[in-house]
Amino acid sequence: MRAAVTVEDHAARLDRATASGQAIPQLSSTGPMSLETAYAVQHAGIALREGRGERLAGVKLGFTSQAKAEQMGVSDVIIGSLTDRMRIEDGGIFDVGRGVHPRVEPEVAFRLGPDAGIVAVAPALEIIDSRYRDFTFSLADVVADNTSASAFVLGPWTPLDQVAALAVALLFDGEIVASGSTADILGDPLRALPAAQRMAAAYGHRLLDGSVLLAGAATAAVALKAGTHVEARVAGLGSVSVRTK
Ligand code: OOG
Repeated sequence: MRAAVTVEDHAARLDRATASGQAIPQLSSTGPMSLETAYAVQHAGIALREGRGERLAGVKLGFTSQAKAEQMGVSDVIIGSLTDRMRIEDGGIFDVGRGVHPRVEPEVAFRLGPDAGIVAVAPALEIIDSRYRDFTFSLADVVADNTSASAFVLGPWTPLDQVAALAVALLFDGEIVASGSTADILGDPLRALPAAQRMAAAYGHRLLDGSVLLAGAATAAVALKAGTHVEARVAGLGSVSVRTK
């Protein structure tokens, strides 16, 4: 009999795929995986990163918008972890060649205070990069893969005001490639906080003082290639950008 593949084995395979930029088969291709096991794999992957000195910087939600759920064929809200090393400074550089097949999404980010309330809001870019072949996965696969988290960029913080229906645009070299509204994020991105609290309590994530909550994409994700100036604009919040190489 073959020895059972452990949570740590799955996490190590995903970790190697992240480091090498080489896609792997979906974990679900070898048998069904429960959501509980998938989150255990995700946490084991974060533990590997923490073992290399990375620090938790926040959490992100996925599939909070219809456009994303339809694009990926997966509809339940999911939660993943962000670390300090995933963060790129506003106006910084992302190396596409180090990823598998990275894509970018315009988002809204919240900064959490001591009691896990929202203290500030910023426009954000999230770079997602599934470690699975063809960017396809089951819900358990994408959860195990830390919800495809790769990198994030935060624009200027402003004190929280209403953010329910702000126009959002994603631009490549000044041309709009996707557009939507913050209303596309759970009807109102403020709903990301109770959603994150519920998910965090269920699956063992922590909403730390000073950490970031990425509320999820407002549009479908767009594939990245090298040599692009990528910008997200959120009406009333300003803009955030990254350059790819
Ligand atoms: C999963 C991550 C989805 C979002 O904002 O919906 C996500 C994926 O599509 O690879 O981050």
